[in-house]
Order: sequence, then C-alpha cells, then structure tokens
Amino acid sequence: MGVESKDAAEVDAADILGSAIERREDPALLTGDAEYTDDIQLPRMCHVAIKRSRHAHAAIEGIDTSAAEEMDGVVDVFTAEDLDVPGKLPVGWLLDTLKQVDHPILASERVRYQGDALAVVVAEERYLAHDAVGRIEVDYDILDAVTDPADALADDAPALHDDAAGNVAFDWEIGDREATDAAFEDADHVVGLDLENQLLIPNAMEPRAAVAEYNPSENELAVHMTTQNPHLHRLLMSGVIDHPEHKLRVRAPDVGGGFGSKIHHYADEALVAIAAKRVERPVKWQATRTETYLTDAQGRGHQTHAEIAVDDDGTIQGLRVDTKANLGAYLSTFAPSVPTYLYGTLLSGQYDIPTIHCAVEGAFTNVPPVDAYRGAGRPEASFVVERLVTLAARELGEDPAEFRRQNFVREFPHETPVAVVYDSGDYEKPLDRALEMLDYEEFRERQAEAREEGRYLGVGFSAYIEACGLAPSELAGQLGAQAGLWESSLVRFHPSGTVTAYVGTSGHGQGHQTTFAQIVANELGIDYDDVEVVEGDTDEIPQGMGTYGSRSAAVGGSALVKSSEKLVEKSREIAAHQLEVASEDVEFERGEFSVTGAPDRSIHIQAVAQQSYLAHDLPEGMEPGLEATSFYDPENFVFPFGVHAAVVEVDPASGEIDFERYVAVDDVGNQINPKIVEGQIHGGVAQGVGQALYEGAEYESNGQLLTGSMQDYTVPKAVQIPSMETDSTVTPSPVNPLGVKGVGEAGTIAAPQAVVNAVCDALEPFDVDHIDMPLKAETVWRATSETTVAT
Ligand code: MCN
Repeated sequence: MGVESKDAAEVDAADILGSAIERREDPALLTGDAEYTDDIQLPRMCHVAIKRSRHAHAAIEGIDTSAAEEMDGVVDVFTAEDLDVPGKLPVGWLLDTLKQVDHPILASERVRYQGDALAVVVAEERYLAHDAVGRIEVDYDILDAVTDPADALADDAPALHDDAAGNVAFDWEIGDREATDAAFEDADHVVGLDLENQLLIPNAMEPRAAVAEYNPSENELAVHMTTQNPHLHRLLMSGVIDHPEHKLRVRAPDVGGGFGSKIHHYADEALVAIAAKRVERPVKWQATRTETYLTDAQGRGHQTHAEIAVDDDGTIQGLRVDTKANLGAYLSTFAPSVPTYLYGTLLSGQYDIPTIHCAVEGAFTNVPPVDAYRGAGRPEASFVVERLVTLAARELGEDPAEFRRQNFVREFPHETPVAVVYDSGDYEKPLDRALEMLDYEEFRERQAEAREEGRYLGVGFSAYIEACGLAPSELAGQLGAQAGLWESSLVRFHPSGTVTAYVGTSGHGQGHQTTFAQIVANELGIDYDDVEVVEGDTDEIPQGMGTYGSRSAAVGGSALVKSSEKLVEKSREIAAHQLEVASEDVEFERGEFSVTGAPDRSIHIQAVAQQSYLAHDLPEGMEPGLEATSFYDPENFVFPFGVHAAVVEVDPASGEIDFERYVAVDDVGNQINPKIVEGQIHGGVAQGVGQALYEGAEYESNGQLLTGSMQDYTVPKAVQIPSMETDSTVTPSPVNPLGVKGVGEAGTIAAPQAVVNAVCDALEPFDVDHIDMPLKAETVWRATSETTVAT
C-alpha cells in the first residue's frame, strides 16, 4: 500500500506503461518555473477590474461611470450599452423542457446574483482599476431574492426570469414511474430519506485569470486564460464576442487546478477579450479570491427525497428519487446535464435494481450559476444510493457490507433501468479487499466493546460507481449535448527520431505530460524521454474537447494510441521497402521492425522516421514525413468503481468527529501510472471529506454570500484530512484500447457517503439515521442531543 514512485530512467522501456514514474511537470511547478496566466507580462499591458453587483436581485436604474472615467490612468470604462457584440453566454446542453433564458455578459436591466458583472474598467495599473471600479455608482431597486431551490419553486417565490415561469429551468425524468410505483407497492419494506446535498464553492489554487492581446492589422486576438478546454472556449467565445474562430487563439498556460470550475464560459474572459480589442493594448484580469467565491460556478445544490424498496430477504426491488436542483441565476455552460444525465443515470450504483424512477426539477435562484464541480452529478447520485442502501440494511438488521454484496451486479455488460450499460466490473473484489484492510470482524468487536465504555466508533461504506469518458458523440447529441465528445491527437516524428504528441485535452494538474508520454513511448517503442506532449493551445493543436469528466486517459489517451498506430503502419511500409520484403513479412516489437524469421534484418522506427524525411528511397507514391492525426470517438462510457470505507469515532458530547482510518480500494481499469492514480484518489478524497465535514456555501435570505472568504468557507487543512490507505483492483475496460477508466473524480464521488455512513453507524445507539452535510460539530451534537442512548 502506498505506491513508490520511480525515476523514469530506472524503468525498462518495455515497462514504461503502467509504471509509477515521477511526474515530469513537477520540477517546474515546485520551483516556481511554471508560467501561470498572471505571470504573463506584455509591453503596454493594461489591467481590467470588473464592477459587480452588490445585491443578489435588483433592477438597475442607472450606472454612472463618469467619476471612474475621469481618474488618471483609467484607459477605458464600458457597460452593456457600449457593447456592439452579441454578448450572451450560450448553453452547451439542451433538454426538451429547458427554458433558455438570456445570460448577458454585462447586466443592464437586472442583476440576479451578487457578483453579476455590470461594468468594466481598463487602467494602467491593477489597483488603479479596482479603485476606479469603486467610483462607479449603480442605482439599484432591490428585489426580493431566493436562494433555495424548493423555495424558488414555491408559488409565492420572487420570479427571476420572465421566460421561466415559477423559476422552473426544466423538468426531467428518467426510468419507469409506473413499474417503480408497482415495485414499491409490492415490496416488504420502504425506506425513505430527505437529504440536502449542499452547494459547494470550487477552490482551485489559482483563481480564474485572462490576458488578451489584439493585433488590429491582422484582426488576430489571443486569449491566455485559466481554461480546462481551450478549443471549446475558442468556439463559444468567438460567438459571444463576434470574432472569427480562426482568428482567435485560446491558450492555457499552466493552470493551477480547476475541479470543473474552469470548463464553463464565464462573462469575465469574454469581457477581457473585448477590452483588448477596444483599447488595442494587451489587458490582464486576475480574479481575487472573493471574486472567485462570488462568480465561479458552484457545485451540487440538491434537495432530494429518495426511497428504496426492499424485500425481507434483502433483495432491492426499486428506487424512487425526487430532486430539486439549484441552477443558480442563469444556465451555466453545461449546467442542464449535471443534475440530469450525469445524475439520474448513475442511480443504480453497483446494484442490480429491477426498476428506478427519478424526477428532477431545475430551479433558478439568486446564487451564482451552478454547474459541474468535481464529480458533477455523480457524487450526488452515489450519495443517494449509498445512504439508502445503508439505511435499508439497518432496517433489515443486516450487515451493510453483506447487504451490498447481496445486491451487486454480477454480469457485464449490464444494462441498468436508467439508460446506461456498465462496460465491465467485478464489484466483490474491492469490497473483499476493503474488508480485509479494515479487519472488519475485529472492528465490529471493538465497536461493541467501545459502546460498552460509552465511546462511539463507526464504519461507513461507499460502494461507488462513476461514469466517465462520456461517449459516443452520437448518443451525447441525442441527449442534448451541443458538442462532440471525441478527442483528437497529432503525433509527429521529427527527422532525428524524437516525437511531439499534440492532444486536445488540457491538463491542469493531472500529470498528462507524464502519462501521455508513457502511452506514446509505449506504442512507438521509443524512449520516454524522446516524447514531448503538447496540450492547451488552439494554435498548436488542431482540435480538442478538453479535460473534464475524467475523460482524458480514456478518450485523449486512446486518440494518442490511434495516431501512434497509424505511424507504426506507415513506418512498416517504409521499413519493408528498405528491408526489401513485403510489409506482411515485417514484425514490429518495441520500436524495431524485423523480417519474420530473420530477426537480424531490422530497422528501428526512429531510423525509419529519418528515412521518411530524407525521402530518398520511399515506397512508390508515398508522401514524405511521418505524422498522423486521429479523432477518437469512444463506443461507450467507462465505469470505474470501488469501495471506500471510513472509520470514525464520534464524541456525542461535543459532536467532534475523529478519523481512525480511511480505506480506499479503487478499480480504474489498467493504470497508466499508479502513482498518479493514487495522487488523484488522495486529492479526490480530500475534496469529498471537505464536503462531508466542512464545506458549504451559505447565503443570507437576501442572497448575500455569508461564506465569501476562506475564513468563512472551510476548505480542510492537511491535518483535517484522514491518512488514506489505498489499494486497487484491475478490471480493464473493454471499450478503449488502453483498457483504462477515469480516476480524476473517483475519490470525490466516493468519500462523502463513506464519512456520513460512518458517523451514522457510530451514532446508531442514538437512533440517528441521517445528518445533512457538512457534519459540523454543532450539527452532530444537535442530532445526538435530541435522543438519548437506547439501552
Ligand atoms: N490515469 C492513469 N490510469 C488510469 C486513469 C487515469 O494513469 N486508469 C491518469 C491519467 O493519465 C491522468 C490522470 O490519471 O494523468 C487523470 O486522468 P483522468 O481520470 O482521465 O482525468 P482527466 O485527466 O480527464 O482529469 C479530469 C479530472 C476531473 S474531471 C477533475 S474535476 C479533476 C481531476 O481530474 N480536477 C483536478 N483531478 C484534478 N487534479 C488536479 N491536480 N487539479 C484539478 O483541477
């Protein structure tokens, strides 16, 4: 347990794929050599600051920018009135019932959340720009606000948009309502639960930022920005600011984390691009942490009533889920997909459930737009399922681990009642391993002894499932996606035999420079150090769909395999020609082409590369050069899974929770780099524990953010995160050539319910069935103090 990392030089070339080599990006990141957006300095650069609404809901009676304009050093000030571009943010996922409300990049008539952008100042200095923003006067007519989805959907709620009656953004359902109701009628037991999956604020280390530079003579605009998906941002921004896509470059310098928050198209980056065009000078905007808290798309925000139907013998008969999802003030780029297709389709968990029905109502409220945040829909689904199965086991008096085992899906591929087909799985293995690591029987004995002494230990399981590598594009299109979900790559041999691999994903902390070089080196049979990986720049990489949804290994990695395979095939033709045999008689192994039966007659692929560019002696009609492009569109999602278990001790007198252990056994298929996989699990669990115990956006009833800084919004510190014991099982995915499944969100999906289940297990003697997250000491204390221990 605990993967040892290795220097790449110590690893045999044949073992490069699957080795825990050190991340090649780390030296620059750790020594300050990395280049973040705010590090970019350009001659004559100005700075942008954005005037934001101080109220969450108000009509705008007027905006007076004159005092700001008069300040020395202020170069430009503009409001919505000055814009001559469409200036409306698009929605990238449509649903039949979706109300597509206008989402202007600068509000002019009404603001709908605290932080909505109203005006832009461009100045010689950053602080001057902020000072000038302070001089802009806005005349507000304050309106009633609503921040809670159930309240927003009530009859007497303040209305946010004329085009969305009752604040309903959409109504959506999946599964068979009638069959599910019938299963509930027939079942021996029905266990229900009301829960809230609270709103979370993303906390990437680097707040969002953009630098835009414009060349008027060529009409060329470059935007360097904190993006997870430069190509998609280029496409969307070209429409928002009316600039031709082919004259727009979007580039991601080093990006200090995103966790989903840098997928979406926000107003700010478009405003920076517009500012650069207006002043014809480079401009920079760096969000403050407070701006990030006010404007980054938030995550989760569900209120759910869920029920599970079970028979006396422990068989699950059905699941019924009703969710109100907070969408915030406007529809963010992928918001409609998150509480629907990324949520409802995962409600079968690891279980063979005959029938499921899920209904979701999306609500507009006066909080920032809500969209994908690490896990995006899948943590919410997993939380519902894993809390319900835990409660069902308790109702039946069954062991929660064995109840899960009894209901596991055992045959694959498995079609669930909520429209997905699990590609592969072996759910008992991680459970068995987790139980072994926990020394489960011994723990239960210890727990019983501790209870005798008035100490409350608990174990909580989370047998989670996740869907990632969302695909294929045709299916996504049928479900409402307004973009393809393929990935593209270009792999290019240089004449000297080294390789540059370009790929349309855009890593921002996941270690792609390392893992993608491992993939290409393995496919081509060349040294890992001979492969360079390029991501994150629309001028260098032909096309791409970016990094989110834990798709990069499964989809981007596969696109690299596909291009590499094309290179091997072309190289085989050249090698055969040089070796004077037919290409069928040439074998390829670890970079070497040799004649079948005469292995000493061989030529290395790097020598072939040189020949391809010399072009002195190529097969008849063959073009010189050695590079290949591919678009890879997967045939299905991949479904990672695993079992996480938390062991806690709860002090009912104070409500304090102490971690005793945290065990994580994950199956992400074949692992390209086990050290990176482990790191992703660690980071993900830290975020999941943060949600379970500490985090949550809180609003005043007028829509003012109460948790507007890191002093008020608790992101866990290292000492508050449990020490993790990790292990893995390997069930390769059959749907991609690498046999990989994603890992980037697994820990975040798995952890919250492991922790809540553990706390509820500890507090079983107090009859505590459920406590809403975050499980702050006061919340836990209140739950326990309402009951006395059953003796
Ligand atoms: N990997 C592997 N073997 C596998 C699967 C993945 O070695 N079987 C490696 C990949 O090659 C990659 C890393 O693990 O280097 C993560 O791969 P993947 O699961 O494909 O996820 P993505 O690269 O697409 O990253 C997105 C994912 C998401 S959705 C969020 S949110 C998240 C996450 O990654 N945000 C992160 N991890 C993050 N890590 C950091 N440091 N910062 C973020 O913002």
